[in-house]
Amino acid sequence: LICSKADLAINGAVPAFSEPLHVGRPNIGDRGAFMQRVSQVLDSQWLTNNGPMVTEFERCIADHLGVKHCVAMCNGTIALEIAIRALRLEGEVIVPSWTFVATAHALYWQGITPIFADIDPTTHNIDPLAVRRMITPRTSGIIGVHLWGRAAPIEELQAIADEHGVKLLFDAAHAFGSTHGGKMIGGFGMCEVLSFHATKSFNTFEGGAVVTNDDELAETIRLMRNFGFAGYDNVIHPGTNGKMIEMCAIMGLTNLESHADVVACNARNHAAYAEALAGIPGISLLTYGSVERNSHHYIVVEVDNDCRVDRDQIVIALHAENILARKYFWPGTHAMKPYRDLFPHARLMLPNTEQVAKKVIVLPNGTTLSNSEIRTISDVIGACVN
Ligand code: T4K
Repeated sequence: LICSKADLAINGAVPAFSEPLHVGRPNIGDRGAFMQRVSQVLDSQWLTNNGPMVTEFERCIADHLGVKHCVAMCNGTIALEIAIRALRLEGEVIVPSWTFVATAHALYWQGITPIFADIDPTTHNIDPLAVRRMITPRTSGIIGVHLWGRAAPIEELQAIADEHGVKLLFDAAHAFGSTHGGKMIGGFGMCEVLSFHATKSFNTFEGGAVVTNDDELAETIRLMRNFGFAGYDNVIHPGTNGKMIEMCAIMGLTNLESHADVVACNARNHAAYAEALAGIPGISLLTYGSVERNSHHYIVVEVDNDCRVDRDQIVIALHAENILARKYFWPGTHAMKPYRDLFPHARLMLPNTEQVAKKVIVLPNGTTLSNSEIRTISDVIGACVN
């Protein structure tokens, strides 16, 4: 039992967990069903290059999200890069700094300058007013990120994009299965980009996709994903290799069958955290409300300014207990080396991002986490703070 500071591993006690407890533990669906599909793939001797499993996976995802097209990819970052290129973005593109580094990297990697806009400190999503301030004649697009699976301010961003004639797409890496206005994330903007990385609520080992209702854009993205091939020996577009392999598609098909159970389990875990963390002074848990769907995959805690200990001390204490909590997305993309050097003054323009970056801790979640583990994790935080 962890009741006081003396019970903490940082003070010499035995760690609460003998094995590490990870934030990004993959959810793995029905093993039997997966293994059966593995045999099918091996027997078919068709392993990649738009095989039948990838085709089926794309159809299932498009149906699930209610979009016309899903183009599956080897990962979310390549999917972002291809979407950005297919939309012919150039010059400057406005993005939040408060996101995984891939959002900005996908631009910078292609010679486009990511312009960082500040966030709303309550939702952690990009602030449309900040976006307006960042528009210049060089702006060609805006990438909204649905952080923690909560929809970015879609209508406000669309209005800005329309007003200025720039393109809007979404990084929906966190938002598989989320809704906005009751509509599944996937059909907003010109396209949306998903990640099916192992650490996401829904995974294909590694993987990603661009989803869109735009026929022409989908066709271009399909070509770009496979070197620009339109049939044997017929290259009609510049392209790269962004293909998803059959093994990844069958992981996706299998995991799709249990995703609703995963979400229900995550929601129960989130509620258990809310109960166990309630009353710990200076600690607040981000909530997702009951109106929109959210995978409840991210257990995001904020250590308030008036808390007796700071965020980093709590993370050190958690790690000492073998609870490998994360400071996602510390220190903010703008403050990471490649971008710090590029924009030395960005810190001054992103006060909310700077504030949030100092407060956030992401805690373990997933189907293998038990209620008693949630209580122990919360007790460790309580003992640190009290
Ligand atoms: N946009 C956004 C908003 C994103 O969050 C991401 C990815 C992307 C774009 C790009 O999509 P991808 O190209 O990745 O498809 C992890 C993931 O690698 C990354 O996919 C994810 N976001 C990001 C939020 O988290 P790291 O550097 O934190 O990963 P790592 O190796 O530290 O693992 C995280 C935790 O998960 C660790 O505690 C270990 C645990 N883990 C990890 C793996 C891979 C497991 O328990 N099992 C595993 O198989 O980036």
